[in-house]
Amino acid sequence: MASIIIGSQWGDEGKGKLVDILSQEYDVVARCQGGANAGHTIVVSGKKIALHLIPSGILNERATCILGNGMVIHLPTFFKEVEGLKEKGIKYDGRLFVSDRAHIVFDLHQMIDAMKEQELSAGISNDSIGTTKKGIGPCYSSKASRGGLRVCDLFFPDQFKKAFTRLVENKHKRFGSFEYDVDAEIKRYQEFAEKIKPFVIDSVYYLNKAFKDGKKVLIEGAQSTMLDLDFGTYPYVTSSASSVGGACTGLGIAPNKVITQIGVVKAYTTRVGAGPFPTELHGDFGEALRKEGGEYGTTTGRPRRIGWLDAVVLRYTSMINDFTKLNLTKLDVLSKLDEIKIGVQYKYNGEILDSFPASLEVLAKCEVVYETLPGWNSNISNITKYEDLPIQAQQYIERIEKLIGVPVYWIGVGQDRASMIIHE
Ligand code: 2SA
Ligand code: GDP
Ligand code: MG
Repeated sequence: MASIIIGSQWGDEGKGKLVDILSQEYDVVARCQGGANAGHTIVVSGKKIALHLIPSGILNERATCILGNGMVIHLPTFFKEVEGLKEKGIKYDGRLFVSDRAHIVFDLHQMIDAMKEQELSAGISNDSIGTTKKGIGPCYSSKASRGGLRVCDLFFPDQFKKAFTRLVENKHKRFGSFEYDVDAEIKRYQEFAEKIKPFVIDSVYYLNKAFKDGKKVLIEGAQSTMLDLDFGTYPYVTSSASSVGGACTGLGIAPNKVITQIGVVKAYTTRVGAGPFPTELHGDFGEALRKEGGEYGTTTGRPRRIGWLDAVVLRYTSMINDFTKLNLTKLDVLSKLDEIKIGVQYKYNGEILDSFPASLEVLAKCEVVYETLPGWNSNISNITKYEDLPIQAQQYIERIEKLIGVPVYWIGVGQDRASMIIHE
């Protein structure tokens, strides 16, 4: 059986922390989509570790970690992260694997990511996406247009050379001339082929065999449902399926294997990059909350945009993923507020909408209807039992459960692995 942990907002809800905690109960932890655009921070006894490609289960030495076929992998970043594990004394030999079907992100894709962003921002409406510039969109584009290269291709140098040269030629046709030493890159990747070899497996066979052997698999979502290519605020999205469906296509497993869908909900909302954000807070208040929550990108360091919790978003993402349990995170960040708001409905032309709209034109004209709840004005970061939380904090949690219709089982009250209340 498998469980999946998915972001319910626009990312950075604290998925990495929960994956780290739950990985103690699983045999395998797998990522199914995205690449080094992800930033998952884990804090153990005050020591911080930020992961981008490697699953957040790596700290639990019992779990095998897999970078699945649906991922896009920048090999230099992977090697750098592996070095980081070595420096920290984390054992990864024989328990960290990369799918032979995963696509390769080349520096070329990262250059194109930057060029495309530049093109968009130079346009009349200045509508760049605000990508992480990690080459994610361009790599998935290569994959979808059947011009990409996969990890398994590294081991057939003649074929690799042909396909890579064709890929670069294609990009020159689209983006004109830019400097890129194709021969040097091919040579570099031949060296990488040897270096990556011990990590490469047929992950589809591995995972399905793991199920047959009765093993438990934890799937780590990256980005989030509101950034999903199909369900997010398109085109201000990432280029992968970052909701529950991504587990099947990104790992080669059947839907009946995934029996628990855990939604991670930050106690307020953040978004990094451009795109609509109906409950966004501007000015000093938003800035103060950003500081309190340390809301800066784990990968790029960019300040994250801040807003109130949005129950319309949460009902929508819960519907898509059929969340069975929620982890409410960063509740401690709201501790200094006198009042807390929740966006509960969207009104469009005076009518309440049934669900989150597809059209950004409609969304821009929506009015958010808010509810106001009292704050608790006290430090909750050392609390370990639900009953010990201030009554206002309990009311906030219970209101969220009611608005979404899903129980909140874990409550995050601090960064550390230990700062997690279980609410049974
Ligand atoms: P991309 O690079 O093509 O995936 O960017 C497309 C949009 O997806 C957003 N995106 C993210 N949003 C939140 N967190 C992400 N990971 C990092 C983090 C982000 C960072 O953990 O903090 O460090 O800036 C992530 N990755 C992609 C991105 O902002 C675009 O809106
Ligand atoms: P992810 O992308 O969903 O894994 O989230 P990130 O790691 O990018 O961002 C979440 C940030 O919040 C990280 O710095 C976490 O250490 C931190 N965090 C997670 N849960 C909590 C919590 O309950 N309280 C506080 N204060 N910080 C948290
Ligand atoms: Mg993150």
